Amino acid sequence: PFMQNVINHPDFIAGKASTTFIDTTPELFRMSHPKNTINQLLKYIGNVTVNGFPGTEHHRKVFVPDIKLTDDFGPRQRVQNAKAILEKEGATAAMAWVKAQQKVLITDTSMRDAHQSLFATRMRTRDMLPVANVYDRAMPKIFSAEVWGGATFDVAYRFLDEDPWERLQKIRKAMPQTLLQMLFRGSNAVGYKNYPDNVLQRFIQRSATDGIDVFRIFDSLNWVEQMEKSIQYVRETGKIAEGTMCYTGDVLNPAEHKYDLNYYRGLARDLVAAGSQIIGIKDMAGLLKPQAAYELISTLKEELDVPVHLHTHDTTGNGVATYVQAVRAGVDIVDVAASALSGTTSQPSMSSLYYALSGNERQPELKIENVEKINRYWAGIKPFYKDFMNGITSPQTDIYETEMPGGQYSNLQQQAKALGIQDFEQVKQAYREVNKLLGGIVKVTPSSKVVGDFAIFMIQNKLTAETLYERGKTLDFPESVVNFFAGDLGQPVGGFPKKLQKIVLKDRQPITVRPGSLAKPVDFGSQKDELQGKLKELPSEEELLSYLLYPEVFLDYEEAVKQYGDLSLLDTTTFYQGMRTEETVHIKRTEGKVAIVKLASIGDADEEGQRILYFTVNGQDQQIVIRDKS
Ligand code: 3PY
Ligand code: ZN
Repeated sequence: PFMQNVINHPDFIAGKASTTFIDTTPELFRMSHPKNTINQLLKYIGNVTVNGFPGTEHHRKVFVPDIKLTDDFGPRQRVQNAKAILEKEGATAAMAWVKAQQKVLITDTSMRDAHQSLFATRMRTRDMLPVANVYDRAMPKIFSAEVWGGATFDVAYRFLDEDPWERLQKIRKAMPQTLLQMLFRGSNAVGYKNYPDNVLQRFIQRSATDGIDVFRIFDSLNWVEQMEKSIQYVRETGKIAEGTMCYTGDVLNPAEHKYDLNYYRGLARDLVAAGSQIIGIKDMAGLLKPQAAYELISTLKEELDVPVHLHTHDTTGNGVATYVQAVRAGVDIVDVAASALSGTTSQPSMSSLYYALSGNERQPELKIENVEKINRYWAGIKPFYKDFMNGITSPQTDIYETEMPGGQYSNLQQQAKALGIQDFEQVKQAYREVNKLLGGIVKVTPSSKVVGDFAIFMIQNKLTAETLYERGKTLDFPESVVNFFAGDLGQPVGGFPKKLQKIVLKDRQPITVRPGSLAKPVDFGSQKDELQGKLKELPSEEELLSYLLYPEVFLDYEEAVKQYGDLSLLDTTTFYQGMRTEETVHIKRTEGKVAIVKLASIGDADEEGQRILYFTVNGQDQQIVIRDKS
């Protein structure tokens, strides 16, 4: 089929195909991954059945009826929304339209931050597409859907055996009339370290081409220099740059001298000067209390001409109250999730906000029956992911003190437990203390990891704020902490605490410039050749970018694809839990072609730990040998 793509391409027909044809239209030459054989799928199922999926426990399989989302949302219609204006008149006009709306607009984070925050980013594309397919028609008046970026990029490759670019392309195709938004970690792109500027630029360009309209760009230390380039690169694409401030501290606290209203006012001004077309407030830990939201938003609305977009997490249970106050103060857009995917460490609930604003002229324009219908679908698929839930089931008001982002809360709990630290209260105490020692820094990926690693280090070495300065001179600090003090994440607000910096770095000299300014540009040509050598085929632009960001993770994924083929054919419970004896699953391989797979029995392990799994496929016996790793 790929030769057909080539010979049907207009340039090829027009005789314009030259040697540059391959470079300018790589998508035609990207061999789609070979269709899997049933044998490959049985191998995958067999392996998960015998050895389990990483991070899950072997238990009774969750059997759920086939969850269907009935599509009765009517035909596609032309709607006047932010996406339509962006397409027709460009980003500036789209932003003017946003500002002119009386009603508060919403961003739905269900397909990105919500599952990242609730079940470790494990939602599969397969489970998103039924909603994506009805989205434009069910919720035409929302501002955007956040569907990409943050942790979704590497988790897709690492754990889901999925290509994140393919997810983006599929969602884009399913919902052409809604703005798609992504979370972009400034100079860290969708990774955890600094990338050279030309990589950031290419990544942004390709993301825009594949479907992203709004780039929410933040820096883990709120350092504008680390965001400037990315903002510019987005502007070059004609898409929307949302420069973002990470909310830290408490603007209501009279003792807050660092992150006060003036600080945010100045930072927002700087972000606009750098080219931001919207100002995002990213309250990643859920620290923004209702009255603080009122004051912060009022200040920003007074200061700025651009729209203000507020993002919070409902970790304390106060999220909706915060939004109601923000709406009163004139916020333009707020982030919510479908209620089944909302609450606690996720965003506040879309429908709760809708009802909380009953009688308010700014109530968002939603067909609430559609919202509920989609929510029932999400509620249906949620049990598939129960193995990955973070265990937080009630409001955590102590985070007002610890300032720990929701995503880190459960990670750090695991990390501490793995190191034999059972008392999480002790970790929280140390986290607070370390934050103070660092002078109160912004804590979000990846700076939050610095504080977490440092806190655990304090406990392991039985250090206190007093003994740290003496004993620290002879101790090797965790890598993340050393790199932070060396300036690898950039410069924190107010600078580094000098005495501690010297103790941690010892003889190493810190940098004070933007790390990206020291990085050599990547030579794309030679990297492409290198990757071509490994893949044995010409890589697409997407594959090249993934390789540049996550070389090993990407190559491991390619290996997995070779071994198992396209795993999106498997339903999610089978993907995560394999099969149980006597169970039958239906695997739709191509349109109209279904394999009925039954696991008849599992043989005993031989001396080498090999087990034979006895399947039938459409009534025919098929045996698979799997090594039992237990
Ligand atoms: C991410 O960077 O993935 C985040 O969601 C940070 O809050
Ligand atoms: Zn978030």
